[in-house]
Amino acid sequence: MPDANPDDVDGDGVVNAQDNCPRFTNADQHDEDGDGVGDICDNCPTIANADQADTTEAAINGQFPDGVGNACDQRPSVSNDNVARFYSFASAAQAGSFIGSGWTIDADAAVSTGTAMWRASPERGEIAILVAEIGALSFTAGGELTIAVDGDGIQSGSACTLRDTGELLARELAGGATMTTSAPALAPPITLLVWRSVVGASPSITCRVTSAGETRSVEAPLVETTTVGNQALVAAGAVSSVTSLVLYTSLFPHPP
Ligand SMILES: [Ca+2]
Ligand SMILES: [Ca+2]
Ligand SMILES: [Ca+2]
Ligand SMILES: [Ca+2]
Repeated sequence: MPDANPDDVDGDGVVNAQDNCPRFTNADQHDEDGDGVGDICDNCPTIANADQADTTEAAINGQFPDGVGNACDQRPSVSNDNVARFYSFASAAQAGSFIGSGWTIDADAAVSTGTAMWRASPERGEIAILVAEIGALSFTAGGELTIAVDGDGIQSGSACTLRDTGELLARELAGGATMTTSAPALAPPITLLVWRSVVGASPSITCRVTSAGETRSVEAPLVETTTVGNQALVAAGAVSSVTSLVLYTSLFPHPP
């Protein structure tokens, strides 16, 4: 093997000075949030933070930074978080990360026109936080859009659902609890955050929707506490455009 080109240390064909991730191979140079830092090395890939500051853990508790930037760190005082998965839906090849049908990748988004289900391969997280950015959403009667952080979002797992009725649901499928609140008026862009925690005595799923400057959330208790789960994107009677999906995970020590 020849020595690496010092002008292109990651060998992706983009010279260091022009590479938005000079140490990570990313020939596509995709930059979802347009902050000048490429997706593959951005510590908040969907929230512009050109400074990449990751300082809250040290400031609050004297802990090490965790690699999740201040701008998107949902647990700013604790340092065991990480960006586990990021889907920009910029390239059709990302469809290969999912099992299922109905979604298509078009114009930098995953698009549904009615019924669609995608499930990604499992990821471990005692805390798993999945954030979907939604650029367009409309329903036919009875329609809903579900983001699951564990399971397929249809038969199994825990999930958050937006309904044509204006409701936001937090639920554990397969016979678990469902809690419901009213969502804010849905005027895209919409952010849907799914927070599943199986740490401590009260495992739960929290669903939080932000749209047009308003935020609502609802929480449901969980019975099933497996720490490994799929992420799923399920549309039923929903014309939607999901522009990105980020999975943050927090891992806790296991007894030997
Ligand atoms: Ca690069
Ligand atoms: Ca970026
Ligand atoms: Ca952090
Ligand atoms: Ca943190």
